[in-house]
Amino acid sequence: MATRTVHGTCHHDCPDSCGWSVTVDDSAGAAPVAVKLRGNPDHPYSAGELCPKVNRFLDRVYSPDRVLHPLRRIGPKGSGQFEEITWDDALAEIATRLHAVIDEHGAQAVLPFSDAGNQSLLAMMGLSGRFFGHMGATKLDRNICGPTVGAGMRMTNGTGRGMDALELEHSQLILLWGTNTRLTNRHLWPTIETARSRGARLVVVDPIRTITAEAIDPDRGDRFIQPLPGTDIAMMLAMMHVIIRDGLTDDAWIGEHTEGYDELRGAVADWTPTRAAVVTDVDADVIEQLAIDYATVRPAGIRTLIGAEHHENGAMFFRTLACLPALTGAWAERGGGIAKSVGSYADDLVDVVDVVRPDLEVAGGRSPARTLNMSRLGRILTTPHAGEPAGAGISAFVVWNCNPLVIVPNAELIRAGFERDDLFTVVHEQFLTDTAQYADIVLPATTQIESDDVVLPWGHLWVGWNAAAIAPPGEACSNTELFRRLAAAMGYTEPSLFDDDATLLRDALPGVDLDELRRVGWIRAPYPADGRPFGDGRFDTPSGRVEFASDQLERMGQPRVPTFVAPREGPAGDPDLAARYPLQLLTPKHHTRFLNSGYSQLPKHGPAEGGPFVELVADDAAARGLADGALARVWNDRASVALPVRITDRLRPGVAAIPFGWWRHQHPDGKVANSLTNDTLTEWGGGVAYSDTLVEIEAL
Ligand SMILES: Nc1nc2c(c(=O)[nH]1)N[C@H]1C(S)=C(S)[C@@H](COP(=O)(O)OP(=O)(O)OC[C@H]3O[C@@H](n4cnc5c(=O)[nH]c(N)nc54)[C@H](O)[C@@H]3O)O[C@H]1N2
Ligand SMILES: Nc1nc2c(c(=O)[nH]1)N[C@H]1C(S)=C(S)[C@@H](COP(=O)(O)OP(=O)(O)OC[C@H]3O[C@@H](n4cnc5c(=O)[nH]c(N)nc54)[C@H](O)[C@@H]3O)O[C@H]1N2
Ligand code: SF4
Ligand SMILES: [Mo]
Repeated sequence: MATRTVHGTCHHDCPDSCGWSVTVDDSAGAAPVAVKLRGNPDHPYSAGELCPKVNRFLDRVYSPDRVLHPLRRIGPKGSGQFEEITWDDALAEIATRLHAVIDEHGAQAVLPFSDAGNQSLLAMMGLSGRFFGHMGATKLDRNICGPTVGAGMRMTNGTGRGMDALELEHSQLILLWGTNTRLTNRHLWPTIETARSRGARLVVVDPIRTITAEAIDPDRGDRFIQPLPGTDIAMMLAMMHVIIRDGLTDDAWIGEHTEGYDELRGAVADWTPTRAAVVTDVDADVIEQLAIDYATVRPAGIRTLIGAEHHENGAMFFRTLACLPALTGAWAERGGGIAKSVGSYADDLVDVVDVVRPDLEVAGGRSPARTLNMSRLGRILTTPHAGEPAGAGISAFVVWNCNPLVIVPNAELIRAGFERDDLFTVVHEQFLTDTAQYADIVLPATTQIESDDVVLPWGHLWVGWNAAAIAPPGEACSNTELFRRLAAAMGYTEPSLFDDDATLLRDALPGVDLDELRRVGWIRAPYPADGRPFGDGRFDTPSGRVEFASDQLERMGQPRVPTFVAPREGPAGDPDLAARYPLQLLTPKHHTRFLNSGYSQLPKHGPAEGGPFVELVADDAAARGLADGALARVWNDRASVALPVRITDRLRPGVAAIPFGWWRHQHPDGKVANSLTNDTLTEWGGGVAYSDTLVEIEAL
């Protein structure tokens, strides 16, 4: 066997962006075949390890269920009945239908829909923006994962930037706050263990006793704190109350680098730990001790990712969290501060304008495009032309890099939209996902080992090269190739709609030596050499200081100072609703073999994880006559979902959980976790409140 090794980078929406090596068999005569895919031991972050999702990536590439040819729907929408057609026929039909929609309703009746199913630079930001910008289509606010974290932090620090998480190695207290590191960010765990071996203590704050919380060791002074979902802000306010009351602030740092300290002090004066205990249901002495530890065990590093943004007060969570290190002067110390996504450091290397070319909207000569929020998809697709939100009226829907029926909240409303006869739907996919099953035309997409690309990570600083290892199987094409073909089919002639991948990469990464990147496999995004993102004490707010009080927020109609507001869909926010639906429902990432919605369909992934279930504690189950394993109905005003019961001690009383990522055929009644979830937007930042969902459960 004549083999060679090709190096690449994982494209999944995962903080780890691991480096991998593909062994390709080039035996004469046959098309090259990938025979092995393993972690690249030289990769500076992932160091040779992948994960239970991607260890079997070649099962995905060579799955018999892959979509390899264009398909046209021949049965009712959602029936999954398709016939194979040629690319030419598919493109001709798409162009005819899109032109008809544009002629009748205007280009704004076309909604492009995508997320980070492949978060590589070309696959996620390549020609799609140019193509739909040129058309004048509605723009999509891709706010489902991450932007709310940044929008919250920016109100305090003027930037979403924070520490590189690898700096936690230097911390003596590590707070994992609303992140499930061992599941969702597993390659960071060795850094946490290194810090622990140097004496660091660990605190995990999560409404679920996750596998990360299981790692705490109370004998070493570690702690697991389990607040009611959506209430952490009250705990942070009480921490600040204690820190100020006990004189544990760094007054010199506050004096030099912050604004609004007196207002903050006023705002937290009433937030005693006893008051916060009522809101969070965490003992007052636990909150008190957390505050004292946070201010005195130094350096104190907070690690957070995405989980906590999925509440109505998600932006305020991060705005408030960002006040803590400023109060204690933690940013001055290496290993002190907050580590979140570091994607914006890699952005320094990227000229996104050149990738997306917003000027082409003007070149297209069409009316200015409007923007609609992806979390509102159900409402958008069920709204007539000129209705709310913002005159939705969508007649054509083009999806790539995303599986909205499984991942967007309020999914039954989306299904109702998908069933519309007058909606023309195109889905570019690797598999016949729940979403693809509703398409009029399905187009075959490549996997990561089938095209060159560059991965801009958000969990570490190593920008990765991805080399194609094999040719696309069947008639699959990459996302950029899709948009070149669509542009030609539409009759567009603007030359930059047809830029090839090499040109796109060169223009997008003006400061990067691409030959060097290709040769080495990675380059590190610029980051302060002393490890301290705000070591100089300068911040990007209007005042140049940390803003404990914010004029910007006031102008946006939000409280100037950190404030706890209970989510409206919650026990405190709407007691009447909570009387009907007394359980708070979380729908988190749960399975080691799943990555969002992308793996449950594979035979070594879904079946190995068992199946979906609803978890609750024994008392809540007993009160409803629910036995472990029995089928139950979980419902609210949005939907009713049948699931087997799993009695657990990982949750608190009053909280239930359903793992997200399973498809409809894996659920007993074809409804999924997101059929139940809330599509209310966050107070600011455009995120969505999946985790402010109330339900009731009864035996079936
Ligand atoms: N209830 C609940 N819902 C959630 C979440 C939650 O915690 N709970 N998490 C939310 C979060 S944080 C996120 S990021 C989203 C993720 O939701 P999605 O973005 O939908 O994520 P994936 O399931 O990873 O990927 C979607 C699809 O992209 C396809 N794909 C992969 N590579 C390519 C490619 O190169 N080209 C094309 N055309 N397609 C490709 C895959 O086959 C897959 O079906 O889910 C959100 N939804
Ligand atoms: N195995 C696996 N890994 C993944 C993914 C996957 O699907 N599977 N998805 C990837 C993606 S797209 C992303 S964005 C990242 C996300 O990475 P994380 O942000 O770490 O993951 P989540 O599960 O979304 O949320 C983390 C935790 O937030 C908790 N949480 C919810 N509400 C609250 C609250 O009010 N307060 C506090 N303190 N905690 C709360 C949840 O219980 C959960 O345990 O993971 C990535 N990695
Ligand atoms: S999914 Fe995440 S952990 Fe797994 S290989 Fe990809 S980047 Fe690494
Ligand atoms: Mo995400």
